[in-house]
Amino acid sequence: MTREKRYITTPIYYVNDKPHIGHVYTTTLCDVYARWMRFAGREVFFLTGTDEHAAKVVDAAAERGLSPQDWADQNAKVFQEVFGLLKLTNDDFIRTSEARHTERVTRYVAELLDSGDVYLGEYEGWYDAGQEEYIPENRAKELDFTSPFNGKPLVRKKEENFFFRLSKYAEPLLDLLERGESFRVEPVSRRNEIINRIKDGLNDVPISRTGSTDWGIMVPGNEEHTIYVWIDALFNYLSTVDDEGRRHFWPADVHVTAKDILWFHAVIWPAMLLALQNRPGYEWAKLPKLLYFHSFWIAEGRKMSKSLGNFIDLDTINRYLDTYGLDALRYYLVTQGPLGATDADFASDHFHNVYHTDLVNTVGNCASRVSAMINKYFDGVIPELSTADRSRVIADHNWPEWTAQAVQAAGDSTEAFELDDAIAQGIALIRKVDGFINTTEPFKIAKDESKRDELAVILYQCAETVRIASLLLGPVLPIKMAELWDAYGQTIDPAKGDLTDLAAWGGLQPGTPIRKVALFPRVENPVEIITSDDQSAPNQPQEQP
Ligand code: ME8
Repeated sequence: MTREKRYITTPIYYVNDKPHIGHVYTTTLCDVYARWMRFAGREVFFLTGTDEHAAKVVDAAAERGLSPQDWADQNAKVFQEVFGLLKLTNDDFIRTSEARHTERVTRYVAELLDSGDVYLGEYEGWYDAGQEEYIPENRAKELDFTSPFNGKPLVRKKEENFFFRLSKYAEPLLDLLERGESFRVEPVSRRNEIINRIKDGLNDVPISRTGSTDWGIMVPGNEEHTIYVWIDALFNYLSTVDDEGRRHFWPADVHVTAKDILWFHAVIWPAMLLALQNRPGYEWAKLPKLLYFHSFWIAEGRKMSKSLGNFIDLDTINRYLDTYGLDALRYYLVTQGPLGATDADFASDHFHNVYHTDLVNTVGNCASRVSAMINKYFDGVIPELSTADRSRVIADHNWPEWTAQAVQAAGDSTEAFELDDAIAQGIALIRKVDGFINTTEPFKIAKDESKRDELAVILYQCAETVRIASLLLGPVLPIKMAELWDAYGQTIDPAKGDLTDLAAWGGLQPGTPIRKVALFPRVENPVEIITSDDQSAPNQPQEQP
């Protein structure tokens, strides 16, 4: 039987920056999705990487006396190392300076030149050199002709350019977006935003530049023009899987980015694919199924910036890891982050509270409480019980039904990329176990020898529900849930893809040894967010041409 596949991507990050909380956030979201899907038996391809052909790479390299390639090599390595330390499970890491990418992009652009979707023309407009993009006339006026990114004046620039015939795809795109079936944009506010922009009209867009440097991919058949970095970058999603062994992963199931690059992903990219899929041999270049645009992290109530001292860079991330551990950081990012349409605040007190409320006092405490009672009353072994007894409804707690519903809901939420809702299902089960213990008071029942059976049923149901909840929390808390599985006598390998079987009620076998477990230690003081000063601020929303 062929397995269903899932292909998920992060943006490819500018290689000039060092990884910061924004990059870690998006990549962690995708990691949680990828881990869930592998656990659920899908064939997963999870892609991240670096975007390397920006002109600012040439400048930064020159300042350091390096070639652009050497500078990109150094910085791409930092991303790879950091993602490795964070145990992010990407299946590949694409760098746009690699031959496997550049060769394919050349082919794609050649196809579009052939079809006339890319043509030579002239462009004049206000250019923001810092962002490498043209700013529309009315927006440039609003900005008083200065760059919102570096405060430098916008430059009036006129150039011969290759253009992409974007105007031709306005109608088909609008139609696809409004139908929202095969091509979806979430959250809905982002979808509406993009529909309105398309309704305002789409002009053809320049997709090449000329200049002194040959850092970039040349327009095929032309000696002077380099393909605009954004066009080059967007193609990474396709180029990485464009070979015999991987082509079945396309179309991507989810592209995840922040709202800053909505325009490129929700307009330019699908339009390019629509153009490409008309070419013989490229019928397979369908549109991605879901584009998910999250919002921004701010920090301590304000936009992150070096000068405010609230910038969450690698040093700060490391201090969180040292104090709370990797799973706690993942948990905070995914459950408290800007997954929806509003920005979210990374605040040290909030982090501290969420850690104690959800992880120490809920997940950790419940797992430990249950293991301690099984040790105290049943010598650390799950007592003998018939299958019927394992499912007996006590105090109106229908665990088989509730756990099955939670598993279903968590799967559906993950599928829709509502990862916070998926995790909430696991946490809710644990809270219900706590409530069950408080209602049934097994510690009192234990005093009555004639109620050994009832005690066994209650503790079985507690341990079994903790086990099932731990499966749902595994993708976000991979290290701690592996510890829990070990203590609860479970040999679980998420790579085997048997989540559904494992999550069926009654899987916990009588006779299983249960060790006492302490998962999340209390932490005395919140980590202060202090910054090092060698970073640039993360992206904020940018205007597109
Ligand atoms: O835009 N909050 O790369 P980039 C949340 N190379 N996420 C944030 C964030 C914040 N404050 N700041 C950044 C580029 N991000 C292009 C992409 S894709 C074909 C090319 C995350 O290094 C978020 O995912 O500026 C955002 O979309 C991405 O970093 C931008 O990364």
